[in-house]
Amino acid sequence: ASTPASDYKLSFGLWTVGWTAQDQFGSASRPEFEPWEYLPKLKEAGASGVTFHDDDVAPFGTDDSEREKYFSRFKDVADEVGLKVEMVTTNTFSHPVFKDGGLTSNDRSVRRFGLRKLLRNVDRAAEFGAETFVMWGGREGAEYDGSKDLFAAHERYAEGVDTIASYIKDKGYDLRIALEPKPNEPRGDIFLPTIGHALGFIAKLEHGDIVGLNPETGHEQMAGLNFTHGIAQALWAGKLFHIDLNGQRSIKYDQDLVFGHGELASAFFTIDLLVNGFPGGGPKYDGWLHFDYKPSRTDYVQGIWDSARANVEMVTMLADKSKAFRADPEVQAALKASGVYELGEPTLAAGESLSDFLADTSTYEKFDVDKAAERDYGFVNLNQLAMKHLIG
Ligand code: 3MF
Ligand code: MG
Ligand code: MG
Ligand code: MG
Repeated sequence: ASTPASDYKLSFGLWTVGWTAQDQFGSASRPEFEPWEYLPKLKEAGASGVTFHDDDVAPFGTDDSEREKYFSRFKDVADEVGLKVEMVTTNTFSHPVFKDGGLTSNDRSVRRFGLRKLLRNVDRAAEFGAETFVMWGGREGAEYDGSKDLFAAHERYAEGVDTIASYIKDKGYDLRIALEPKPNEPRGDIFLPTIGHALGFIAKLEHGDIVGLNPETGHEQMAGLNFTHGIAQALWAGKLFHIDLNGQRSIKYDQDLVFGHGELASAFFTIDLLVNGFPGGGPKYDGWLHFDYKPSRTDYVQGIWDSARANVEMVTMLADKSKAFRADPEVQAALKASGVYELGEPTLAAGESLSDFLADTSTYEKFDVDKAAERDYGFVNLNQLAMKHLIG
């Protein structure tokens, strides 16, 4: 049975359902299909978009005329099925040439090759009408701190991203770059390990206006961080360009579980933010909800499509539940009692000067700290209402 067409813009990476489950310790546990063979089933699972790395569609090293055949067949089938290629990304991590990175390899000839591979794929992204060009620098990093000039590594990373951004502008492409942070795996430490690091990096770029983020649920959670807080900061900064949803259970290897199969309560608040926005208004995410998960190695072909549908179901169910949560009068009263809306009010009054503020004895000299300390914020009650909506 096919999942009903979703109200949301849902997309999958071709490499997710296409993962044959080869891992560090074992060979593939599932067969591989042609790239276009996944498309009708993705549509059936409830997707309206698909994304790919260059090498997911035409294997690395395919000669140019063969490559065009792969891409044109893929495009024809995507059009026929009604899947939009909303994002394109580049593989600068699989081939051993990239073992020390694509843009930050110590070997300049590798950096020049990596940059050319990326620029070729910018053209491909534009040809497919993609809105976002994701850059996950999986091999940009190190195992040994002495193996890199860490200043130069950041210079070269910025040079690479700025060169790509300026190419996009020169060509007039309607495309934005989204950097994908990850703390580790496959490198011992990856540069731009978290959302915050990547935001700091973007602020230093010459062409940072078209560079934002593609945060992944599990990547932040691998670092013990709060994903919802991370994407909130990215939204606040106007930099949440795209998102990779999946599941992770605490600080360990990159699990890529189905969204919601990791930290469920966190997933609820992630979807609440993405779908309903901040309680007091502010920037709202209107991009794609993109799944970057892996069907478990224990599942065979049926499991690919069961897990794809599970992602769609999780987002759809959590969206319904978070909408019911926000609409519930008891929740609205609890939000109010907890002061959630009060935080939207500027701390200084409109037009209040700093000297007026300093002269206002009610704020400090006459402030009753004991009384204020007695305020019951009711956060547990509020959270219990959320959990009732989640599992009720
Ligand atoms: C690895 C990832 C990557 C990126 C992908 C898209 C292979 O943990 O998350 O998936 O998402 O390269 O940029
Ligand atoms: Mg990942
Ligand atoms: Mg992951
Ligand atoms: Mg990802």
